[in-house]
Amino acid sequence: MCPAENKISVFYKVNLLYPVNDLEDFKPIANAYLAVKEGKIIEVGSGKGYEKYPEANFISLEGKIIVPGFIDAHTHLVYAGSREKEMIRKLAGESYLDILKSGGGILNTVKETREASFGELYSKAEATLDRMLAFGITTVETKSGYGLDFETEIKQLEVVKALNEKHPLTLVSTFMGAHALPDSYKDKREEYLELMKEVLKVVRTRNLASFCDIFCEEGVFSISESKDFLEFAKELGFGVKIHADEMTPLGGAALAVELKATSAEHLLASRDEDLRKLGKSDTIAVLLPLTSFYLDKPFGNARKMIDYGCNVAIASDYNPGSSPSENLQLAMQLAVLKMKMTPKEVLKAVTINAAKAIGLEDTKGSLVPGKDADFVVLDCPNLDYFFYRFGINLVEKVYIKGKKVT
Ligand code: IZC
Ligand code: ZN
Repeated sequence: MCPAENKISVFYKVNLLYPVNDLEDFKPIANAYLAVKEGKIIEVGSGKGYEKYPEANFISLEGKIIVPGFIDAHTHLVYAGSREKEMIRKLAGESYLDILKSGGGILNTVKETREASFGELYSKAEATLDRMLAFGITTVETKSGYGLDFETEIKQLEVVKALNEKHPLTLVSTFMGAHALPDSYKDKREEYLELMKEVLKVVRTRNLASFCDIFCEEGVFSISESKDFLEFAKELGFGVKIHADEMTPLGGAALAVELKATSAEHLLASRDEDLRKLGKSDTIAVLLPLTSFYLDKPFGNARKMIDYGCNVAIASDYNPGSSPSENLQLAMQLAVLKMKMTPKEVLKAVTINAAKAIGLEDTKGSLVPGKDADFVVLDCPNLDYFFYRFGINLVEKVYIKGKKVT
């Protein structure tokens, strides 16, 4: 039953296949098939074209929809503990930033993450990845930033490296040592960022991350601190990302454009002129509707961003403080129901645009020859149905590099 590695597999009789081939208005292929060899797509076709592969291993997906594997381009995967007590504080009127200022929030998770062993962090993150996979996510970006010291930042990134080797999901690591200022550096901001630059050099030498991100926010890191830190990261060869204008319009989106950042993320409070600049750039706008939902904040203005020319990605922001959920499908549904994106725009936002947001557009994010055969079989009669039947898991099967993983 187990086909030899080099044998061709043909997934056929597919009701509708959405290639998401980066066209403005990509069309689904009806009565489609997908031919895969050595984990890569070799052909996408329709009708009886698959008859040219008589020796192949045939897998019928009769009546099903196929879409590219979902890519979650913004998560904080590796941490210890949970923060449900803060949910109660928020309900009583405290804001996310108030809680952080009082030594809670991120700093709470930092305390627990520092105390956790490698094995504990690994097991918790592994269970999270299993849930993500079940929701159809085949690639995940994940940020460090719950160590805020040399040892724990490296420990988090080592956990990601080990998981990437073991778990079928593909992981992309981002260094985010500039996630908050630890208590011990309260009056030594510059010294802290210098320390993180030293950590960044080690991260580079050990090849533990591809990107560097910073929480550019009032009460966290300023525009000038972010600019200096990310310029340093760029010089070392990292791609850069910014947690930009999540709560306050500091100008993070404009800074992302200035730095030619790969992505600007959150963008709830961005100034109109900054979004216009973003629309003229190659920087991907990563929007996080689960965070808006959970913190009871307005949703990102995706329609305006798309009108301005932005390439929008949608991600979960999975983290213990502002988005304790790995349900990217719900994020996609909120993007349609609350942000008024079209189903096709959202599909693009979690596939090809999300791939661009993490630098993997050459191998992931669409079903075209040459790319990895990462795809999801949906239990839906059509794409609109996926957005209409919200809040449940609509994924039936998940394939990574042509192999069934759920
Ligand atoms: O743990 O609160 N926004 N960082 C910036 C987060 C949310 C994660 C957290
Ligand atoms: Zn985040």
